Amino acid sequence: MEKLTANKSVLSWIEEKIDLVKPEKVVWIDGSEKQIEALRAEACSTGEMIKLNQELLPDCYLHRTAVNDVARVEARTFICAPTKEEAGPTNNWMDPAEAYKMLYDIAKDSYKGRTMYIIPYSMGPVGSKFSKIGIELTDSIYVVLNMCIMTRVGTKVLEALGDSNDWVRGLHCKCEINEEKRYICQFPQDNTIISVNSGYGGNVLLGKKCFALRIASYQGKNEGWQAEHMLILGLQKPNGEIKYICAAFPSACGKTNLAMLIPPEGYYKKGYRVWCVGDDISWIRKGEDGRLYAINPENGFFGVAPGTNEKSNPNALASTKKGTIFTNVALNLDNNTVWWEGLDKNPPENAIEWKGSAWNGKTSEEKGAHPNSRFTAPAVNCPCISSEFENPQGVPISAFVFGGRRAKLAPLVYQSRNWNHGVFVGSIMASETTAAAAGAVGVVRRDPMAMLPFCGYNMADYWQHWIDIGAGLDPEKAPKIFNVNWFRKDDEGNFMWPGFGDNLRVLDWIIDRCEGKVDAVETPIGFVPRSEDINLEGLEGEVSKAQLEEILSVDKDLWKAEVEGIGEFYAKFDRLPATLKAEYETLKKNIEG
Ligand code: GTP
Ligand code: SPV
Ligand code: MN
Repeated sequence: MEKLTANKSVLSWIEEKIDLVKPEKVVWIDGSEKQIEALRAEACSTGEMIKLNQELLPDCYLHRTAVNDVARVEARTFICAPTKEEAGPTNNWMDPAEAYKMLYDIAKDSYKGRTMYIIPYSMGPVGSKFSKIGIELTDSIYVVLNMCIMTRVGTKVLEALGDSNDWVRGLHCKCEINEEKRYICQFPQDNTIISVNSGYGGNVLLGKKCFALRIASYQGKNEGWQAEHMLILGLQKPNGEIKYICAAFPSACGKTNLAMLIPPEGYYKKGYRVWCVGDDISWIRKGEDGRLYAINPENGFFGVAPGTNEKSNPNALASTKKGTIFTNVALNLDNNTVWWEGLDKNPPENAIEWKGSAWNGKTSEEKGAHPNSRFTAPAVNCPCISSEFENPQGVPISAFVFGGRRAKLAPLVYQSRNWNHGVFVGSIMASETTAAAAGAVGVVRRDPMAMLPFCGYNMADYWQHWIDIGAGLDPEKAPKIFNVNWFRKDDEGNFMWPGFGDNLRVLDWIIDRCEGKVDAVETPIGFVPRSEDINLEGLEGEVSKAQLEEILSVDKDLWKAEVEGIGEFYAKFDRLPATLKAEYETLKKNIEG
């Protein structure tokens, strides 16, 4: 097949990899509809994908991964920087030379009898100053088709690259999907990613977490910008003005839901709207006017399926109605559509569960869909996609919001006292773990800025980078920094806040704070709303004023224990910025004093 570029750095790297993995055939992905359609047909002919009901779900397909390969594998994810110190205490580290040797041994000859697909892709609108280019080599059609939804792919990307050497190398080899030999390795100094023995989402769609967060966070530190695990939404107020918010929550903690929320009826009638710019990743840099601007480097949503329904997230559901790939959900044999837990109250009786066995949703104890089953949907499908989605300049950010799952501790919302205190608030984030990563679920762990599994270098240096970014901003123009918690539970284990669309009530307070329109109560941890400033109209019978006061409260005893936990976590960092140490001492004094 004709090569799609004459770029020497691209061609020589691909030649080397062809020599290593020995494909039977090489296919360049040009991004054309015709090629995509042919690949879908081929994947269906081998059983790799299942074509769904084309009347109800046009251009939609189902894929099942191996049962041992259903989530990111953090324990097998490595930052291969020259020294362990550069990777820092929160990352797994491997010496680059040793890692290359080990990976090449695994990858050697692994494409024998298979096809190598060469995917040129752009993270960010092609040609935007924010954007970066990558090339992924893969032996999986599923990866190709997902990348064609999640990123901008094809000839136009290579045209934008020209003869530049500034692109991220990505090699993916499915091998035998052997979990003992599964490795996801980032080489930040070499702009290189190698992923072997997986076929699942974040492990293999190399543009996403591997590039747009791990490699890009390192690039951002060197080049003066930020790559964050943040959604971007535009909140439109009744006067038509739109304010943009970036929010970082750990995996499966509500980014996609918040990014697409539909305001509660009363708000909707007044003219409130939410516009989605991105649901997972933000690239952020200072604009000419001195404010911070963000783009979403992705082109689609790789969203959690379970719990997505007409009530919780109608925009996400609508996004999955065409051109979508479903992974590890149940197949309804009656009408050849898909089903997952929480879609509706009517599970199919005649179905196949995510592992591929016959399944009766009415009688079975087993789940039909894996808890981390996903949809890969084009962003353009989203009914509330922002008109700024393709804007190469990005959108100006008014607020950064951090948050996680904390059953008891964190109040519904609080605001930091200033930028550096906000960086501290992000750095002490903790959340109960979810099914998005392999391992135990529901255990509280520290997850600074929701970047624990995604920061491509020493987390302490990443915090310093946040502090430096703030120091370069006029405080008047800097985004204000908040923390939210939608997940407070009562003693019976019920959520105390309705969440989802009702989170708009909190976003509204956040924007009012940014505009200096509302007072707040100063507490030892920061500014908390006066209970009368969170509008409960329409929540009568659901959230009482007393309940709201409870979820806004700061329990000093719980925070005392938290301060200890933070101290233990911080002790891991030799390079902890002095600013954060000082913020920690202040919190300690505020809580204990
Ligand atoms: P990743 O794609 O893994 O980064 O996840 P995400 O942060 O985009 O999470 P997502 O929006 O997909 O939500 C994950 C789970 O959290 C779903 O099961 C939702 O039902 C649940 N969830 C989201 N928002 C809320 C909320 O406000 N309250 C409650 N109780 N649950 C929520
Ligand atoms: C996450 O886990 O944060 C995701 C899904 O967004 S994955 O692409 O698998 O990382
Ligand atoms: Mn994510």
